[in-house]
Amino acid sequence: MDSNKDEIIDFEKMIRIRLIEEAIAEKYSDQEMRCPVHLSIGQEAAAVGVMSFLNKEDKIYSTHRCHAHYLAKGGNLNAMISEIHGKVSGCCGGRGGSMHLFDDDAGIIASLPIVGSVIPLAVGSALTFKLKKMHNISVVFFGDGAIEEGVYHESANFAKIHNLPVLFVCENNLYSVYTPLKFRQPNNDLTRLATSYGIENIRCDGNNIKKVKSASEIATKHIKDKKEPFFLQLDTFRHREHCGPNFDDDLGYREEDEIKIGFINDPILIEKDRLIKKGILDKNKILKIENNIKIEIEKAFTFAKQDDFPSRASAEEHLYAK
Ligand SMILES: Cc1ncc(C[n+]2csc(CCOP(=O)(O)OP(=O)(O)O)c2C)c(N)n1
Ligand SMILES: [Mg+2]
Repeated sequence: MDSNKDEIIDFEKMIRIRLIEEAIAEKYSDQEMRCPVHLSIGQEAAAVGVMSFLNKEDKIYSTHRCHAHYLAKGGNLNAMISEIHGKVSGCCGGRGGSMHLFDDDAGIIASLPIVGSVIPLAVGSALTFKLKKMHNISVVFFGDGAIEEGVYHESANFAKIHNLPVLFVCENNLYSVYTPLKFRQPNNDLTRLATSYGIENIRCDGNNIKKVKSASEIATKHIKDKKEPFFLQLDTFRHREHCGPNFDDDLGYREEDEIKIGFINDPILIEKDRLIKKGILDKNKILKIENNIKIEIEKAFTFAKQDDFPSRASAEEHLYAK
């Protein structure tokens, strides 16, 4: 069971991710961040819950919506904010932008915007761990849209056939851009697409950090003890537009009740209420936590703004062909 200290640490991690993304959203119209941003606001519990059972040596892969995963795994904040500003100290030297976050030191191997593309890469890492008899596990985060790519099915089959130490984490926010899951699949239980390959799985409320943590503990233990893959379906809700800093519910692609319930199920509000009710935190302590994080965020933005753009002379570096 979590100690009060663990519960506070998880809460701080979720609030930190939220405040960083809110700062990105707020400053986006300054036009200094010139790449698309896919915010994870509303989906923080999934990232923090899964990550709390990983070691530094465990490797993660993520998608276009990678900010929360990167931050929860311990990715460097200055390198992230500089990358989004296209600056030279960014994790990809300013060439990748928001959808290409990685940090080798923190075990974040790659985030890629091609939907489904990281799934076989994570399985490849898991194959390496098995062949080299290493004890690390490989974790891949992807959305409900990615599970509809053929490469998910090939990867899941391969992972089970070879019993590889890989955790598939499907964050189901019920949408692929504007298209609801109900128009794309016969039902919203995506675990059937793991069961059919013989992969053990759990579906849980991805907005509840406690539930995500207990599912993740079972999943990571299963992978390490049984030496086989596992699949988690974490049901969640994206607060903002698919891509960009704004809200887009004026477009009418989500139903009113769905939106209302989605916002009520905000993982941070749920956890804040619970911690206050249990007397673990109070409003003043939370304000103090938030203020300290805001100072850290401002420093990261100042760093990024003062940082240089990559030089013209370096424009042809890192190309396969010239
Ligand atoms: C192979 C491929 N097809 C289409 C796109 C365009 N695209 C970008 S994000 C996205 C939706 C993905 O939905 P999901 O996997 O559920 O992730 P979410 O955005 O909901 O987090 C699509 C279709 C793409 N990037 N790659
Ligand atoms: Mg989705």
